[in-house]
Amino acid sequence: MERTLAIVKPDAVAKGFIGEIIKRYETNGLGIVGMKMLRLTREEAEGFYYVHRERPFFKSLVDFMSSCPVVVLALEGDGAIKKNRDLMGATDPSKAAKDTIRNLFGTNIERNAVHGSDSKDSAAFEIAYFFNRLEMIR
Ligand code: 3AN
Repeated sequence: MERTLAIVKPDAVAKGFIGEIIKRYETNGLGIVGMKMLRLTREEAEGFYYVHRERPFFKSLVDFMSSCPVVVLALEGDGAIKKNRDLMGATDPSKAAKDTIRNLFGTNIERNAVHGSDSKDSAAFEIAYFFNRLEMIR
């Protein structure tokens, strides 16, 4: 079993897609082991996206991620990291495969509905960023 971190981003929360998105995790072998709704501060969003701090879109991404509430999930399943990346689709919703979460619910390359860890190392960092041991069911 592997774990990964997913975030339903502000655009998808504002449009009322939380349930539709979580349903896709649950029906595709990704069990929820931790979940919370919160509004990130600028500092918290900057810390989460620290690896992107030199990218030209960093400030805009931080503004967006701290603009409205998000839903953060720790997901568990066989090959959870790749499975979630496959369910999400490509970064740009217009290039994401049909029926992927970003293709169905994303707006543009920045407001792309969901986040998903891209490696074992980032999953470990990202889960620990949001959840302590008592906040996960196992
Ligand atoms: P992914 O989320 O598909 O792993 P990353 O890690 O390259 O993509 O980018 C992190 C986040 O930064 C994306 N989810 C998206 O919100 C934003 N982003 C990526 N590329 C761009 C871009 N060219 N312009 C604006 N925002 C971007």
